[in-house]
Amino acid sequence: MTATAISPHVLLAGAYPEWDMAPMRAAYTLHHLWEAPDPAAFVAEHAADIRAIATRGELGASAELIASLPRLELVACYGVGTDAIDLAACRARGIRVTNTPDVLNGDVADLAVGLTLALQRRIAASDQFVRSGAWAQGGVPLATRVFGQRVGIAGFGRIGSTIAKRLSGFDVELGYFSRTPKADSPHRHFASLSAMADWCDVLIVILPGGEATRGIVNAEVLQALGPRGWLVNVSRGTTVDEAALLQALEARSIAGAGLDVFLNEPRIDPRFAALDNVVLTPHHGSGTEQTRRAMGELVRRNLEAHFAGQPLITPVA
Ligand code: 8YV
Repeated sequence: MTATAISPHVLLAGAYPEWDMAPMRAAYTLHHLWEAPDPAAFVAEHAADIRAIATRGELGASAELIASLPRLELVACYGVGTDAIDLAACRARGIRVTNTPDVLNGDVADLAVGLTLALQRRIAASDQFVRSGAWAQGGVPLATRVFGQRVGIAGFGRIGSTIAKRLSGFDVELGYFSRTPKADSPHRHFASLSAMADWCDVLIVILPGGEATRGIVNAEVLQALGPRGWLVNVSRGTTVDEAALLQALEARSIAGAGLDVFLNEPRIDPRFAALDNVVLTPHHGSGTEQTRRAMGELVRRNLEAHFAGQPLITPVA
């Protein structure tokens, strides 16, 4: 099928991999927002035609963008997190929203475990040590034992419980922080994040982003984690008070951090790069080919269902 004059017009907020772009081009008239030198003028020029936005987790869809599209019916997100989409603005106009849950649980959980191991076993630093030839001059500093520790997971939804499942093989003691205890979980529940930070050796954050969790990992939580405690964040940069985190890392009032998410991605605070007690990855929790293919497919199936007048596959409530 090729895009014809009557194929629905879709505003694409950012690029998708080519394996998604080809079928998207075949089914829709696409408008590439990220390539427009003047995005507002570009949107105004096509506003009368655009019926859907296809976006990505970190790009979302602002209230301003939504307001400028009078015929908008659907926002389809490539990603599970919808914190960058103005859901209230969508609700107010009956605009439907979809995301890509579940298909990425395993990958994000794997990265959370990988960051924990890399951080405590100093894998990235050791790689650098071997490559640089420093090995010939002496030994590398000793690392921290992973098994036998207490790991606290902040956020115990689909990804949080997958992280717990993965870590169960590592002989660690697990706890989790969530509003309500999960009846089917054998792990220790904490209703206070500070109390869990005080209890655990490693605090893994996988809370949803948005106003309700902004800066929830604050100076008090970091202080409770303490100089022998480690932070791993695979959620959103917004869940951590980044100024407090940088201060704690520089002062070594926490042991270190494994971070996949930051404020102001991709232009993150340069102070992170100067630290030797961090492992940094570029918001890549879902970044495997298999999962990204599944996410793209889910975006397309939702668009297809919407334009065929069928129930959405993964609607956001
Ligand atoms: C992606 C994400 O990194 O699922 C999410 O919420 O943040 C991610 O999986 C992003 O949407 C890909 O651009």
